[in-house]
Amino acid sequence: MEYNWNIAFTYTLANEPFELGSLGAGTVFAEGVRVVTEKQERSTGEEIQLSAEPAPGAEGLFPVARKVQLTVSVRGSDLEGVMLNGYQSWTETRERDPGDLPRRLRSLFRPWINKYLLRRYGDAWFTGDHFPRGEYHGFSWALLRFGSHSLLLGGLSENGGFSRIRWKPEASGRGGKLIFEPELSEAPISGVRQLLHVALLQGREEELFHQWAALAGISLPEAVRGASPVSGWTSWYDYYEKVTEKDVLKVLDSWGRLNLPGTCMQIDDGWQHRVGDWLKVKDTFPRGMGPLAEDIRRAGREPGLWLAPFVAEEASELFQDHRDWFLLGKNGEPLAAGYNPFNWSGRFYALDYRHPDVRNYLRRVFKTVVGEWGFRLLKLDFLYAAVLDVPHGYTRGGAMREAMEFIREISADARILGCGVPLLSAAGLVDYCRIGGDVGLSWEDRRLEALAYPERVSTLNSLRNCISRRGLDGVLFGNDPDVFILRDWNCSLKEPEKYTLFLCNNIFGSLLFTSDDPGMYTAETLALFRSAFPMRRKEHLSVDRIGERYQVRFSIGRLQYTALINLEERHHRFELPPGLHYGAATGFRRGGEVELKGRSSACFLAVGDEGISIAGSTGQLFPGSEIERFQVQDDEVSMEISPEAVCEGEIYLRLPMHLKGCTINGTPFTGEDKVDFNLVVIPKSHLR
Ligand code: 9PG
Repeated sequence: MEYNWNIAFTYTLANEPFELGSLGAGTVFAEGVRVVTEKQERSTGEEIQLSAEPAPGAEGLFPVARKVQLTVSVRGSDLEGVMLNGYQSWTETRERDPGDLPRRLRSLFRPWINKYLLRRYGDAWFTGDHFPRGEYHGFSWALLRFGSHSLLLGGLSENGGFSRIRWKPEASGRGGKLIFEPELSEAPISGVRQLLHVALLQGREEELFHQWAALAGISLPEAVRGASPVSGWTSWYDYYEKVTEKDVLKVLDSWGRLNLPGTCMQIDDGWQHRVGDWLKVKDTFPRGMGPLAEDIRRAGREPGLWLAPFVAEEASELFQDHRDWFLLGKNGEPLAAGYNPFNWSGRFYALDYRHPDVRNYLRRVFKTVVGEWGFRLLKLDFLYAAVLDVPHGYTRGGAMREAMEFIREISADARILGCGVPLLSAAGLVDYCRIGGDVGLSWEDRRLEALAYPERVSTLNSLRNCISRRGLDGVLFGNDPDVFILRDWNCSLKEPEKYTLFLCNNIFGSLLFTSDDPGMYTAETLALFRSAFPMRRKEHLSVDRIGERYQVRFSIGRLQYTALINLEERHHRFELPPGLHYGAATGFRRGGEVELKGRSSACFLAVGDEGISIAGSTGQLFPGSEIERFQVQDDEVSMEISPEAVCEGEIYLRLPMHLKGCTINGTPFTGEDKVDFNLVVIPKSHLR
């Protein structure tokens, strides 16, 4: 792989345009400006900055920066994938083949798009619908994959403005141009102003994200540093806006009765009288929210609540009484952020978070929710609405960051789950963040897919985002892949689809919620649900992709796993690496061809082949991962399983041929002859 870059800078002086092209590292004096481009070597690549100031002697002229474009020309015969990050949480994001360009919102469906104000959920609202043909665009970072080696182009000053990144493939499919364009303030330049700041890093994907965040000065909130995934329940994906206090109590009771280790019970949209009227609770929550939060806490779980602080429904009292608290559209009327006649009363509008009365109102709301009612996790949604319009002198990215800082401040010590938000604006401020669109009750929404609406509710899209934004997890925040669904009521997902969703969420996510009531599961489904506990951190992730077939490698502690994921419609053959594997569904098998039906997936533990090693277990999504401590000395094993392992079953150990048995925590066990190894089977009950 090779690349080179150059920068073009356009500015105006007294409205007259000037353009400087092909800038490399160095200083340039031009009409009225001095431009400095710097390049600093970093351990895995380089950091590039450009700043401008009025030229000596031209101080009174105040140049205005109009456009900065960093063009990186990339070539490599092994270029396998290009991933540009979508605008906000819900926006479709996936690695594509270099020449595969996404479809744009279809104009054929314009009446529909207009009626539902679909452009306003994404960047089409401000970037326009009509991108030049032959390119693809995204925001904040791009990742190009050359086999297991990647190139990351990432903005380092996203708090100052959103950066837009475009990809223009070459016809050969072996290269193309990445064009990085930061959003610029229209304020005239009076002193030194930094206009561009990016990192261009190469290496193993995982390291690249850590280094990018370090260079950008983003630090992960304390609560998620090194933490295990958080599990729990959210009301949305079964009860939707019809959720009641009774439903919440019933699920809380199931969780307790079944002794499930889930930690969080999050009440989603549907508790408030209207979106915007947060201090008026619906009468389906007759005791109000405080006593319910108290019940959840007393049951040993963490109470969570959904709010959409920057929007209000047209029918809300907030909107009716305070129209002047809202952002205004070009016509001078309040600016609608969307139209939702399904769950809400219709249009909803964007609040002006800068308005002092709005800030006071939101402060009061958050103080009530956190301080009085006692909610500990706030799912804050539809945050993108804060920057549907920005005042003169602001950048959209700068305003979004300011809005997020305000949210962080008024949330006090509660944890935040961000949703519907541009990801870099949330980085370091929210504990968890939704990194994909909503999971649906079927695999794909064919109608919205035909529209090419990137923020649509779609299980398939949610999975794409979950896989492609994996690098952010534990770097910017804990990734929330949205829920998994295992139930067999109120859902038309098929068994393999549900399993794929369950597996992907558990591999890539740090917040693992479902909306199911486990008390209503069949014995078999309950066992599957239990198989995810203990929820442990997945490390050293690497992903290979052909079409929409993924081979994922990761480790949990010292155990290594391979997951094969087929998001395509058709069945496909995958290649499992050589060696002995144990699959939850298949038992022991050697590497080689594995056939997977469409929309299905499988996960295998790599069985070690030295000495006595963990060879699998029953009842676990990730076999063997329930073993917390494992020490071997000659033929003596001492081991423990996690108290959070709630599945019954057996643990398997592989013994080399010459060992006929071993002792486990002092008790002798004899191996069964399996041709080229001996297998010891230990009931989990023996280890508790
Ligand atoms: C509550 C829900 C849930 C869900 C959120 C958000 O029209 N749209 O594009 C659209 C996308 C997502 C969405 C609603 C509308 O869902 O992601 O988890 O909290 O709000 O209303």
